Amino acid sequence: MRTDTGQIVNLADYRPTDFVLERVDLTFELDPTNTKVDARLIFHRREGVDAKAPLVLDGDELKLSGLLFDQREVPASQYDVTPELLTIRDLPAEAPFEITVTTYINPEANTQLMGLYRTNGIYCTQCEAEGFRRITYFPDRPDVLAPYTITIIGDKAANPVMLSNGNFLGGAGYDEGRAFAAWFDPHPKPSYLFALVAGDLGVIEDKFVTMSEREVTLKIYVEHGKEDRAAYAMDALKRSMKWDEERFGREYDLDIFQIVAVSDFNMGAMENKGLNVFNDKYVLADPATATDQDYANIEAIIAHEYFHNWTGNRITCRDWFQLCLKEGLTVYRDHEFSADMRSRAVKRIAEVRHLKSEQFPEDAGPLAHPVRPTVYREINNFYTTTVYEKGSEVTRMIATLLGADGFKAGMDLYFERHDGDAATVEDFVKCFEDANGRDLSQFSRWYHQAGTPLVSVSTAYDAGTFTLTLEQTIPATPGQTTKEPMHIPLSFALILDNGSIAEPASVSGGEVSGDILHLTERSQTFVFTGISSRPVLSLNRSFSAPINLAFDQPTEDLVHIARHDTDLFSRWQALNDLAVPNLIQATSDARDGKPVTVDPAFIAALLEAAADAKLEPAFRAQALTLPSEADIARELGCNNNPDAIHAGRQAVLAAIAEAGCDTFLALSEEMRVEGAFKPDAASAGKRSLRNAALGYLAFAENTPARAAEAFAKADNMTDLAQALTLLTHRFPASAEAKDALETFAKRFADNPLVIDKWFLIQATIPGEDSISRVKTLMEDEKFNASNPNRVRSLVGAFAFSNATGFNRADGEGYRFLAAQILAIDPKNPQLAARILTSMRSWRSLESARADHARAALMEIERAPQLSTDVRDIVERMLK
Ligand code: 0A1
Ligand code: ZN
Repeated sequence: MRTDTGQIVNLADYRPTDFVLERVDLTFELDPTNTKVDARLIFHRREGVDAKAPLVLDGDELKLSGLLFDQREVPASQYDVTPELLTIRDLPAEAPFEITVTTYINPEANTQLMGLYRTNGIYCTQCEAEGFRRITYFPDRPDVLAPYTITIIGDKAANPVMLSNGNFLGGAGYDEGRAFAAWFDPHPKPSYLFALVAGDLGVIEDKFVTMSEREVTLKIYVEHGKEDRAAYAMDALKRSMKWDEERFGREYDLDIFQIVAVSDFNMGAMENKGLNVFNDKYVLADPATATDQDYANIEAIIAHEYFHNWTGNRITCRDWFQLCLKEGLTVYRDHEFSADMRSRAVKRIAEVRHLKSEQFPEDAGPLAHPVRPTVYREINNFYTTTVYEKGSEVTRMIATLLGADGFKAGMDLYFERHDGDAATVEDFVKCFEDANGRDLSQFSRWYHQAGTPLVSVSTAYDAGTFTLTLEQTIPATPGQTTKEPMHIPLSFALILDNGSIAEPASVSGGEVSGDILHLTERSQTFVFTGISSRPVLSLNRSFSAPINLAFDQPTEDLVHIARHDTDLFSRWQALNDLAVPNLIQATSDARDGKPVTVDPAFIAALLEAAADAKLEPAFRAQALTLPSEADIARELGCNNNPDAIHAGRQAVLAAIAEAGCDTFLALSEEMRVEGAFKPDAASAGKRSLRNAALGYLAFAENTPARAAEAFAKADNMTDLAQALTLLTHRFPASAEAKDALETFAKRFADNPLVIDKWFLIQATIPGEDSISRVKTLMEDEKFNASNPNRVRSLVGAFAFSNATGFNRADGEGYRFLAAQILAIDPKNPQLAARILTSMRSWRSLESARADHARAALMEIERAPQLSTDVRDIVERMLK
């Protein structure tokens, strides 16, 4: 484990390497516990660099066992070596030279899952961000690009499959019982995109003919017996390849594209050049085992990794501060892909829900950082929703500002100008400026200023003139106390009584282009003339900017938007805005032991949307899904009592259920999906609306009978998991819930990915018993504390998604988490650090809980040995 060195990396210190790497030639002799790695590296000194400057290579827990200079042994006096650094002196001033480094590594003992490791008997690598230095000493940074030749030698019987990046050169028997395979990747790449996979795997194969008629072989490798479950991923891959050609003009550039699904993986997937490695959760699917959400995730992540081939691989990042250059942009691309494959409005609602529930709390808490940070201590901790999701929102705003054609021109210029480069955010923005003749310097503050802007809105109408005053404030965040005003593009509509959109005679007070209003000052007043009657303002339509609005809009106006806006997203947003004050009032009523009352106008608007057959079912299901407990906590901002939030929200759900019983009964019949299961968006939408209705009926009827029937009759995993959730969360003590849990466990005992759902559903049963439930499940033979998916499904789900259980008033939840973090950290620091971020909003809890949370964090901080990953998070959270 890398323990803390106290080293902090600053963007301002960036400088290019002293030596240029020309070529990389790696030979692996695979052995589960003692793999030999020979790395032949050709360098030359960069022009202008001092002839005495040494070559400095990164390592991590490495032991050097051989070092050659132009094939001759390097005398000990010429180098210094530690597990983290190899420094070689007296190297040629100009001529290229060859360094050969030999290391032996132990894949079996690699529990961090960084570098070369073993998962279910398969050799596998993960090198982003700094895993390559766990394989060999190397200039392990993203701005060092070279073509790679890879030779893999391994036991023939154990490793019928031996893969690396690029095109296959050849393979044959090597010596007794061993074979070799050789790969060549002609596209210069940084070390973080290197991959090697070897072992005994099943495969499905297909092909794709590119826009210039080249045939590309497509292969997806999975564990034997799981081949059928990779068909949907293959289909998603082909659709992604086609879409990237049509939408962005991007063609694939090797003869083969391979995906490998592994069962131990720290993240979702990894875009290694030509050889993507996936968490098997995001590859494997069939109707009996995968939910509609699983299918949608697979489609999105397959696309995301594929799209990285251009945004990330062909054009990579100069340094890790530029991570959003590849991640924000690629998330934007995968969002657009999913929007084209499914319903754009429903996709946008899901994106915004995710952004608000994950990124907004990050941006409002101790871990807040800019989309393009300027300092880090552990780069692994910067694979955040800010870099990914807010980064995507920033890209989306560029598209909004420039329009489809302007955005396309900027992207085309980016691909043309920077292909083969390790680029920066500034390079990226410059392409949009140059292609459109625009100055985006104020807009660029979105990359540099952390915190979610708050826009306060006030309006007035008098005699045909509508006046709109907007004021922006950006909260202080760690290391940034003062902020400059942002350029905030706000999509808007002035909706008239009859539902039509007003067309003003004139607008003054700032730039307005089409339906976009540009807020660029701290405070700005826009005046619209020629408006026939008082309009209803719909603002930030489609969530054109990732901001909070402080806008006290009357109920009638929100109801009007919910009924009439042509932007479906805004209709959902209006229903949400109607829900919030009811949920807040319910929270305080529940806290004070008063009966909860809910505004009938809100319930009527919600039920009207739910019953509106002109709206797509998926949208209606979203409308029926109230803001989550975490959303309510965020709206409240401080002094939160999760028990009161939960009780208040449950009471609001019950009130809606009672008023809408007939609607929900009708929907539970109308939305049945007949025939064989199909994972398409329309069928998924019907299932989600039916399941939402069943959820309300469980409140209205207050018995588990209907959910138990749904469980018994379910012919797909979406309905089955939904019924199990309903039974266990609403009626945890019922015989029906117990039976269903048992049936489920028995039916899927041999499928760990489905058992993860079983863990997650139980880990999120609300209430103070949940800790003991989680502890008991950790003893279950189906649990495996060293598999990240298992740990996330049980410990992670409990900490992130069980507000009442985790935030128990006696602090037991926090102490449990602290103990778990300390147990996970020595094995897998990345996983430990990520789960610890579940405490990022601890300061907004009411004081007794906050005191317990602080004590638990301090207990972690005091531990004698902590990884850099966990130390970085815990110290930032306590600062
Ligand atoms: N680049 C990947 C995410 C990723 C990052 C770090 C990893 O190390 C464990 C793995 C994957 C993506 O954006 O999909
Ligand atoms: Zn990515």
